[in-house]
Amino acid sequence: MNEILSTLYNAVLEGDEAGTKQGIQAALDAGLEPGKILADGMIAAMKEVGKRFEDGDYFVPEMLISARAMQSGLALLKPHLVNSNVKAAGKIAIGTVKGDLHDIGKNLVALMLEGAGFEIKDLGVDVPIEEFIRVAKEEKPDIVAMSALLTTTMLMMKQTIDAFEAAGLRDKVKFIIGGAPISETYANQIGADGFASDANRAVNMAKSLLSK
Ligand code: B1M
Repeated sequence: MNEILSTLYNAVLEGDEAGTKQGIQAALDAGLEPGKILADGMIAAMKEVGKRFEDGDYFVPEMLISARAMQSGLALLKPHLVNSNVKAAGKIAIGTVKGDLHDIGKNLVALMLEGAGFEIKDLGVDVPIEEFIRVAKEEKPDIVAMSALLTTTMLMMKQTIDAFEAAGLRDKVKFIIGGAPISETYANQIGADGFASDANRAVNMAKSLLSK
């Protein structure tokens, strides 16, 4: 890996917030592509954080400080990732499902969708089914986008879609789902309209669903 990216990777891995920001700035100054800085320097480091947690080398506090470094790095990278001079292509309500507090991936997806011209209503994390329904009724989004990072909370996605069906709202919105444990097979099983494995694919999926 490029030396600048490897320094950035280590800063995220160690939860070094200042080092993360410096690493991003150095990478931008060196002319590296923002998408590559994100994927190779930052997301790759978060994957390693997860691996270390699984192996028992990292605990929740280490995950948390890496997440903080990642979040502040994303804020710095945001203007370079998105082009905000695009007209709105539709309205999307996005949230991490009930019981789940992971929001880095969800934020990234929201950021890229916003950059692609969608109007975003970010419902945050731990979003109850009733809140998705309230927002669908009041704000009338074209798409409801759900993120889940835990195998336990991904089940809330099906419950949410079922609740929309029961409330007579299912045909009013399209559902896109994603997150580390989610697959296309699962999306099909629960009747979601689309699955995306990363933020760029989420943008393409949203565009394709709304063009139909
Ligand atoms: Co958590 N955690 N965590 N954690 N955490 C995972 C998810 C885990 C895989 C780690 C591991 O064991 N290897 C594991 C889940 C295991 C499982 O369910 N099978 C786990 C666990 C167990 C837990 C706790 C239960 C730990 C505990 O307390 N004992 C706890 C649960 C808390 C809760 O939610 N109720 C917990 C807590 C936390 C922190 C709070 C410390 C922190 C989150 C901080 C935050 O988000 N603000 C945290 C972190 C940081 C992680 C890992 C290390 C990194 C997640 C991340 O941000 N990745 C994670 C390990 C891993 O994923 N490898 C782990 C970077 C991010 C850019 O990727 O979120 O996957 P990701 O998003 C991607 C794609 O998935 C996709 O696009 C994004 C960009 O490419 N995507 C979508 C995401 N949402 C999408 C939606 C879409 C489309 C695409 O459409 C709508």
